[in-house]
Amino acid sequence: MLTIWGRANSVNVQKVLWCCEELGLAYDRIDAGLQFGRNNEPDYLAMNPTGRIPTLVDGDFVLWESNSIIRYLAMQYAPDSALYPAGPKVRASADRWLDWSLSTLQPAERPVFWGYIRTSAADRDAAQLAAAASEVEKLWRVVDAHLKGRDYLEGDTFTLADLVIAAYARRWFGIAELVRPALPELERWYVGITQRAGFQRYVSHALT
Ligand SMILES: N[C@@H](CCC(=O)N[C@@H](CS)C(=O)NCC(=O)O)C(=O)O
Repeated sequence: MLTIWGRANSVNVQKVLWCCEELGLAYDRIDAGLQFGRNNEPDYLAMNPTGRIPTLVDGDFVLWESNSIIRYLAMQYAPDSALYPAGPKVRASADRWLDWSLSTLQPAERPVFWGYIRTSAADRDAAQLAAAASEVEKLWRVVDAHLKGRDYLEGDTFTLADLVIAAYARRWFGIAELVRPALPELERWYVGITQRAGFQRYVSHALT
């Protein structure tokens, strides 16, 4: 049995839970992070010295970093699955979105998410938030342009790239205060992805 450490409202935990759903994997989840604490206690830090969530425990194997975890789950439990396609070109193309999400998208969207969802209206810095939102908009324009003529980000089927980018798109589309430009390709793709059971079960609920 897999164990996933991390609170269910963390986007990085959600990616892992959704991946388990796509692969039909059973798991136990243990709340950790923010109000649940535990992630800075010695036994947690022994598993994951970063003190961040999620952490995956699979028997005597322990892994942290959400995108590494979902790659591992696909390779270990569904090596032939289209979720993480085996062909080097399509796999590398999917991987770039996973890398981009952590290197570029998440650092840009995090202040917007925290500013609108985890900061009271009275404490928000409107100018700072508008500037941050405009940076994120530039990134979603990149995705929108890439999706033209495509049903999925890479290849002909849903992959980890779609899963990861959609988990962040949920935040972009879910923050009511954001003034979003029309990005029709992104919206078309996102609406399709929202039909997936794993999205509905783990990602669709209210942003907190
Ligand atoms: N790059 C890491 C980021 C991990 C991360 O920053 N997780 C956040 C939650 S999304 C966290 O641990 N926050 C501290 C907390 O919840 O207490 C990953 O993808 O796993």
